[in-house]
Amino acid sequence: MRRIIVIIAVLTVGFVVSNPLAAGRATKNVDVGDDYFAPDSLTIKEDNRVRFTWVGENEHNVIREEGPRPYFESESVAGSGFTYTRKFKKPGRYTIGCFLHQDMDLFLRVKKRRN
Ligand SMILES: [Cu+2]
Repeated sequence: MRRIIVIIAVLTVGFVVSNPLAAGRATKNVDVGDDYFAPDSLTIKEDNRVRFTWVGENEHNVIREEGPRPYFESESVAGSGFTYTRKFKKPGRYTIGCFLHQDMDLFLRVKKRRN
């Protein structure tokens, strides 16, 4: 019985150390293209990050259109290679857009972390 408990404890520690979600450091990637977000819907856990990477040629930015406060807005940049990373601390449903292109939408769901 004691051996089983030790094995479970070792497995649990290994899971927490190796699982970035458990550590609260997961980052999901979203491309910012002409004129789209890819993917255009995404679910993450609270305190995880989204890294936006510009992959097109035209000018875009990343803004919070709807969802929990505070408002946020990236720089507006043309060309590829720029990145903007944001940590989402508040659970809820966000609509993220581009100030210049009304049709660009990313539907982001931030799930509450279970403790
Ligand atoms: Cu745009």
